[in-house]
Amino acid sequence: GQTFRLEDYRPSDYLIPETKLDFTLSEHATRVVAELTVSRREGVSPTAPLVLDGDGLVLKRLEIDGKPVSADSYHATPDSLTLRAIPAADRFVLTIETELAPASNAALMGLYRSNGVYCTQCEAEGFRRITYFLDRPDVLSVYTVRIEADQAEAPLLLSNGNPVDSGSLEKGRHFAVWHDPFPKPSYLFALVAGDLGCVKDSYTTTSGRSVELGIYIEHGKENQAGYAMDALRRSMRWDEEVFGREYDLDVFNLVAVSDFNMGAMENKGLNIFNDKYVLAAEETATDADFANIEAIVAHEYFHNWTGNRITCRDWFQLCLKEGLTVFRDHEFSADQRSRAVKRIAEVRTLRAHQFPEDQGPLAHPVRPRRYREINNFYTATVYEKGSEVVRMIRTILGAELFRKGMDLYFERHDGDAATIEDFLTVFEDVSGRDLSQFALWYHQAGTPNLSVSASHNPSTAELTVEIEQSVPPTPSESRKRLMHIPLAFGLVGHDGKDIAYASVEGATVENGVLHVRKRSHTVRFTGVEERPVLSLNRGFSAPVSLSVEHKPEDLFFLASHDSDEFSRWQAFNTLLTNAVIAAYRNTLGDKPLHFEEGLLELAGRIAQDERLEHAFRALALTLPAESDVARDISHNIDPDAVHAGRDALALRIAEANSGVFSKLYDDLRMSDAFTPDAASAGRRALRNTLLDFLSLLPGGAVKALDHFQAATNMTDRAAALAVLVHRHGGSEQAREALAAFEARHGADPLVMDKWFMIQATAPGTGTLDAVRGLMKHAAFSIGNPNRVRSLIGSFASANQTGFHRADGTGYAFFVETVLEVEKRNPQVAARLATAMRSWRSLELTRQELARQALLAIQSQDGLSADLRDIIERTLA
Ligand code: B3K
Ligand code: ZN
Repeated sequence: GQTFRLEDYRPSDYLIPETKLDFTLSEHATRVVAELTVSRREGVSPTAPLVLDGDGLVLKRLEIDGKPVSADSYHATPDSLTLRAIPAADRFVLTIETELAPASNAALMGLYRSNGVYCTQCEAEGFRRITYFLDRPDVLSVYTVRIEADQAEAPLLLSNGNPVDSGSLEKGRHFAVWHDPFPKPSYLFALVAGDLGCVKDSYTTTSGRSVELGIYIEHGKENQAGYAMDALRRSMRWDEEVFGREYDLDVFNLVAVSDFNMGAMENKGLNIFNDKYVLAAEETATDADFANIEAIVAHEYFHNWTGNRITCRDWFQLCLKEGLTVFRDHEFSADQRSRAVKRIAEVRTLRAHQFPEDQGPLAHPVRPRRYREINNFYTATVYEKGSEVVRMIRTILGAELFRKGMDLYFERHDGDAATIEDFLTVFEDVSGRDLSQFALWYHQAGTPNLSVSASHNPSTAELTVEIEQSVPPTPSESRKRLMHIPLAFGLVGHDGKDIAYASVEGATVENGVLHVRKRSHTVRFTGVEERPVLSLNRGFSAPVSLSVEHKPEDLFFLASHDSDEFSRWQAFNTLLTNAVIAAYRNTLGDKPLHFEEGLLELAGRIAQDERLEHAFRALALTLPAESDVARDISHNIDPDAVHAGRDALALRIAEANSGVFSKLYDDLRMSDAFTPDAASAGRRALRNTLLDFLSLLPGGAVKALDHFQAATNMTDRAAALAVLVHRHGGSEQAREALAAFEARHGADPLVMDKWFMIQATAPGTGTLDAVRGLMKHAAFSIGNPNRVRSLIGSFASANQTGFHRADGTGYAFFVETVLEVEKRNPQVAARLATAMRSWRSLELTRQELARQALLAIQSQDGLSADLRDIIERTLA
C-alpha cells in the first residue's frame, strides 16, 4: 500500500466551490448524479489534469458543461477519474453519474443500509464511494442535495443544512431538497432516508435564532430519546456560555442507526449516531451509558465549530478537531457532573488506552507524520492525548488567555481548513509566549517519564527536589528531544494543608505549576521549616508517568490528606497497584501472599468517609484492572499470576472490611425513583463496588443474586450479573441470572450486548469456548459492529486470562475471527486486531504464540489495507 507523508502536502490544482447531488434511492441500484462546479486554482496551467478520487465506483455518464466527454479525454477506473482535456475557462460544470448498491455495502463506509434505513458515513474517505470527487478535507464546497425515494419505504429524507423543498412524485415516490450554506469538506456530507420515529424540540440561541431539533430513532423507541435531547440542549447552551459559540442553521437533526463503525459522526446539521449512544432508559441503559450519551452528543455537537466551521487541512491534522473537541466534551461533562470524579475517570481511560498505545508498536505522535490507512489513526493518542495537550495549553496560559486564544482561533480561521501550527500560533499571539518546545507534544510520540526525588534539610529550611525527564524511544523515533512539561504540585504539611515557601530556584514556578523544560532540574525551595510530602502532577496536569521515591507512609498520607482530590485517588491507586504487583511476584515465586493491614484499613476508611463523594469512593475502591497492573509490570507478564494477585487483594480487603462494607451496602440502598444524575449514579456505583467485594465472602453468590433480582434499573442488574459471572462463574446463581437476563432482554440487541460482554470478560480458560458458543446465539451477528465489539472485542482486549491463554488457543480464535470479520468490514477488523498491540510485554511462550498468530494473518492473500497496516506495524 501507499504511504502518505505530511511533508508531501500540496493544495489541489482544482477546487469545487459548488456541489449538487441528486440521489434516486433504491436498494440495489441507487443512481447518483453529481453536478460539480469546478474551478482551476489561480496560477495552475490549463493543461493540468483533474484527478478525482473514487473507491469501487461504476461510472455511468460524464459530461462537461452539459456535453458528453469524449472517450479519449478521460480515464475512469473504480478508484479514480482522470480528465485530461479540460476547458480553458477557469470554471466549468462536471456532471458525473454513478450507480451504487447500498444493500450490499457491508463495510459501512459510503452509502449503506442499516435496518432498512439508507445512511452514509463519509469520514475519512467514504465520499469517494458515492461519487468521484476531490475527497480531501481542504476542498470545501457548498452542497445542494436532492433525494428521491419511495414514499412508503422512506418517508423521511434528510441531508445537511436546511430543508428547501419537498413534494410527491408519481408512482408513490417523493423527494426533498436540502441546502447547506456553509462550505464543507466532503467527509461532512450525509444523507439519511427511511422510516423512523421522531422526537422534536426547539432551541433559541442567545442571539435569538430559533433552531428546530429532531432526533430520529427506530419506531417504538421514541421514549428512549429524551435524555439525548436534553443533553443536546445543554450542550448548545454550554457552548454559548463557555466558548461563545452559537449554532448556525435552522435545524439540527440527529439520527440513530444500529450498524455503525464507531460512536457517532458530526456531519453538518445531521449527526449520525450509533444507537448505543442515543437510546437510554433506566430499564435498558446503565449510568455509564447515560454518561457516554451525554458526552458523545456534546462531542458531535461541539464539532460544529471545532471540525466543521474550522476543519482540517489534511488528515495529519486530525487532532486539530478531535483532540480539541474531546477537551471540550470533557470540560462539558466536568461542568455537568463532578469535576474531580470526571478527571479521575478521564485519566483512567487515558492510561488504559493511550499509554499502552504509546508504549507499544502502534505508537505515533498526536500529529502523525505518515500513514498508510487513515482510518487506523482515529486513536486514543489523537483523541485522548490530543485533548491532554489542549488542557496543558490552558494550564500554561491560564483560563483567561486560553479563552482569548480560542476566540482568536474562531475569528481568524472560521471557514478555513487549518493546521496545528495555526492553532498554536493563536495562543502564542495572545500570550506572547514561545510554544515551540511545547509543540513537541504534537510531534513526538511516547509517554515522557519524570523521575523525582526530594530531600529536606531542617537546619537550613530547604527542600531540594531533583527532577529528571526522559522520553522513551518509539517506532521510527529513536532520539527524542526534551519536552516542556507543566507539572502541578503542592508541598503538603502534616495537617494536610499546602505549606508556603519563601523562594524557589532551579525551575520556573507559576500558580502551583512547575515548568520542566530541561533534562534535569534541581529545584530548591527555601523557607520550608517542616518536611513536606510532595504531591505531584496534581489534577494530572501532564500526561506523563512518574517515578517518585516516595516512602510508603507518604503515599498513605497523600491518600488520606492531599487537598487535590485527583492526587488523593492517585496515591491510593498506586498503593493498590503496588500491592497487587507484590502479590504477583510472590505468586510467581510460590511464596505466601501478604498484604499490609494499613492498606486494608484505609480501604474501609475511604469507603465510609462522608466528606468524599460516593462516586469518588467507588473509583478509589475499584482495584486497578489486570491490564493496568500488567502495564506497570511492563515485561515478561504472566496474566494468570496477575489475576491471582489481584483476586487475593480483593478477598483480603473484603475480609478485613466485611462489617463496614455490609452496613454501608445496606445504607446505600435507594428506594426513590430512578434518576440518571451524577449523585444518584455515584451512590449506585459505590454500592455495586461494595457488592463486588462482599460477593467474595461466604454466601456471596446468594447475595449477588438477591441484588440482581431486586434491581430496578439496568445499572444494578448488569453490575450484579457481572459479579455473578466473573466471581461465581458456573454457579447455579450465575446460570439463573444469565437466563433471567436473556429472557427479559433477549429482544433488545443493545442490552444483549451487555450480556455478551459480561460473559466474554469472565476470567479463566473456559471463556474461549463460551465465546465460541455465543457466536452461534440468535442475538449475535458478525456483520454488526456493536455485536462484534461486545463479544469478540471485549474478549480480546479486556480478558487477560481468557484471551492470553498459555496454550495459544485464544490467538488461534483471534486469527480465525479477525479474518472472518475482515471479509465484511475491514475497519472493524483492523480495530479488533489492535488487541495484540502489547504482545511483546508477555512472557516468552505467549509472545511466540502471539507472533505466530500475527504472522498467520500477515501471510493471507488479499488482506485489506486497514488490517495489513495494523498487523505489519504490530509485528515491526
Ligand atoms: N469524526 C468521527 C469519527 C470518524 C471515524 C472515521 N473512521 C466521530 C468523532 O470523532 O466525533
Ligand atoms: Zn470527534
